[in-house]
Amino acid sequence: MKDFHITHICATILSVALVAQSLLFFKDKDKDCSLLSCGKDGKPGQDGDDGPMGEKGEKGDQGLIGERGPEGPPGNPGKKGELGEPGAKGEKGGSPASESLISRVNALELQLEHLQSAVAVQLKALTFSRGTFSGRKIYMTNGVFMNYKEGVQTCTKAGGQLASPQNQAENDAVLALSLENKKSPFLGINDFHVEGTFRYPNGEVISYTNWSPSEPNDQQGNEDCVEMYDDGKWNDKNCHEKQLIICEFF
Ligand code: MMA
Ligand code: CA
Repeated sequence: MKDFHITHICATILSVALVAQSLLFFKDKDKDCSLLSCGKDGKPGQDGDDGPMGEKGEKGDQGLIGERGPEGPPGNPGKKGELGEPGAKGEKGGSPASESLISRVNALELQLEHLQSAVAVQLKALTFSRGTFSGRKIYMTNGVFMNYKEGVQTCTKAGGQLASPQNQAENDAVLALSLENKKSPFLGINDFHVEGTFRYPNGEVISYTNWSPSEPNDQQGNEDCVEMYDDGKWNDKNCHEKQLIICEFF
């Protein structure tokens, strides 16, 4: 009986100890205390001091492209380009000096072609309304009527001279312009110096003639100048008459 009692007391002490130990192991999830040691929550503590500065973060993504800036000053001239491909072999016999001359002539020929076509275009525009041309000569009229002397002065002042056709083509060019204006022009031809010997304004005796039948007749001994009829033929005429003025430029 006594043994049983001691055994019972020991078993009871052991059970109480086990329960106490297990209770100490079950901790409340939210509070850092065991179920046995948790009391009422205390007042919140004061803020602590600032912590030390953290380490530098990683580099961020690239930003958006900015707006276009103002125009800068002009740059320095570029470097000389690379040497071109060598040209084809020339014909035998030329010295280096003549070879460079040949290439220069070739370049000039090219420039000349450009110039010629540019001049041709200008000629077309220039003679569109008031002019005609033959070869290198351009015939222009201001549409004004003057006596021979005034006509000579007007054309000379403009850097040309009174129209003086020296062949069929030039005569046709003057005729075309006079027909456009529906008037007979004075020609730059006269026999002031020797009656019956017609000359250009520079004093040279004329080399081409296109007289109308029975002309020149020096009617009343007073016709030292020349007009062109509407068929292109010539008639000697009084220099004080007023005729269409056509100048030639060459
Ligand atoms: C006639 C003829 C010409 C002369 C003129 C003068 C119309 O042509 O005689 O030779 O020059 O008259 O107006
Ligand atoms: Ca006449």
